[in-house]
Amino acid sequence: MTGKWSTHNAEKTCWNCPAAELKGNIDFRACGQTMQRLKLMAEDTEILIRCRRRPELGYFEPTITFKECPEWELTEYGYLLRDMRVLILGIDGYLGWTLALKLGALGCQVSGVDNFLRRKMVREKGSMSVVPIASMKERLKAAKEVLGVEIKFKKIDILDRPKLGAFMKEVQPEAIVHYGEIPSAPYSMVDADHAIKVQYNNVIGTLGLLFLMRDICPEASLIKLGTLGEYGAPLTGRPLFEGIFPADAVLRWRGREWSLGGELTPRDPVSFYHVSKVQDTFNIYEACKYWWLRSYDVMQGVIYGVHTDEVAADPRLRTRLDVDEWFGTVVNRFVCQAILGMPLTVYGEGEQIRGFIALEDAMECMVRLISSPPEPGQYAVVNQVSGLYKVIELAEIVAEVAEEFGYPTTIQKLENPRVEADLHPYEVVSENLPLLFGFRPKVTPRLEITRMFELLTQPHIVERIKKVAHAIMPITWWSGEKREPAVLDIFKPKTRPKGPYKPTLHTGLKPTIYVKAAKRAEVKRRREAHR
Ligand code: USQ
Repeated sequence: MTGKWSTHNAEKTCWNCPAAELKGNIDFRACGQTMQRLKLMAEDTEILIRCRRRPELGYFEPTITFKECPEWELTEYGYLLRDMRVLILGIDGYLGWTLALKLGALGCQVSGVDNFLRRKMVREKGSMSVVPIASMKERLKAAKEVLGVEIKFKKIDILDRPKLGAFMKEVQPEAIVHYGEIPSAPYSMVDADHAIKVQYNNVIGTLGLLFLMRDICPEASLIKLGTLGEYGAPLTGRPLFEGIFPADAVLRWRGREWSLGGELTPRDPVSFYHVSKVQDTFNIYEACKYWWLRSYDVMQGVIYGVHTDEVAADPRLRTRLDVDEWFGTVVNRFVCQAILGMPLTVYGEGEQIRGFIALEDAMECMVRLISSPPEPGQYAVVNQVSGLYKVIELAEIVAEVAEEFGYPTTIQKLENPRVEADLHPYEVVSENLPLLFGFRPKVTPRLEITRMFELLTQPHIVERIKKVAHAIMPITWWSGEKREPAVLDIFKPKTRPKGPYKPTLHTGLKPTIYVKAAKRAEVKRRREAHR
């Protein structure tokens, strides 16, 4: 760290830079060399590059570091390519819009596409975003007026490859963030039509994108949103590594032993939606292998919250927040349930452990990944979480904060409409973001839940929450049934014993540095607020 700014990517070189045209006297994409051999060849000056941004340099060895290159500027998230061209697929969504504003505020040239499918699917449920959101036209206008950010937008369905390809040629992205997928497990379990729609949209959309990247912008990095749910929750409690086994992992069988290092780890998805993400993983992995594309596959935990500085800058810049049974994630749902005076809907025992991350932290991770691209051919995975929690623990935090806001809250255990373990061990490795990208969480669940109550208890939003109350109770069962689950128990928070399992999160850092970073940030923020 230099001062308060992170320099995690200072030593990366032209190898990682999307402006580098790796030409020289060898078509490295077709030569089947390992990256290590290529680098050795580069040291023997056999591989040369040309910089699209600095053509005056002619051909040179790809050894200039980000720190040395005037095109890379130091920001609080590391070195960032000046005016970096970032294309966001799914820019109208919860994450896409939030990231667009953040990147724009950092000086990136942001472009985006969306077909407004999410708005339509939430309407199909008879629901709407409880935080009012503006039309895309108004959003773009407000981004310019309030933040001085100009975003190039086109309405495109990513399944329409000719249109998407034409737009990619026009904007020449240096990084592509792929949020253009249907993100809901329950939606994919409604019936055959919904399952097929999810898998078609997600898998075929991503596969088509990979071909377009090969042909149009092979040097751009693909930051693809996967999901921690790809791994499932193995009952043996074995650790969930970051997509690929570490070098010292071994398979032992009948007295013999093999290294597993470098192989993809097992997947055990928990819905047809999660299966679509697994299929994406394989397709992207192969494309990196065949065509030397470069990608970070982001295994993101369950996201929650409403805040980043940019979306909070103006009501027209707010991002959506869904709480219906299909598209609402658990914490977002709990907060609105508390505001409605409805007991919080914990499925089964509520002992399901998941990785969670607040919106603001998730956006910071994405900026760090975009700013530090992989090498050509590199497929890497990051497990993106800032903490592991039981669903019941989060219900209790929501109930506690609700109480402070004057909403006394109870919890209900419902029959679980999903097929998932609701009492299990859980051990997650999330070392790449902290160790390689300098990420430290800044937001605790308590802080973000407090921010949610501050926003969502505004009278006009409470009215909207009331209007969507009918869409909150789950009726989509993994079995295919359609009915409300029976209530198994209703109780006051902290009056039921907890199950035996405690989650383990490996960050490669001491807990005092990682877990407490967010707590320290919260205390600092409170102190500043009192000044
Ligand atoms: N749950 C409840 N009560 C509710 C809603 C959910 O107990 O009212 C439980 C679920 O049974 C599940 C957990 O909370 O065990 C998380 O459910 P969720 O609906 O918040 O999230 P999930 O279906 O897992 O999917 C969400 C996003 C998805 C993303 C995933 C990350 O919708 O796009 O991929 O989180 S992860 O869970 O790590 O796979």
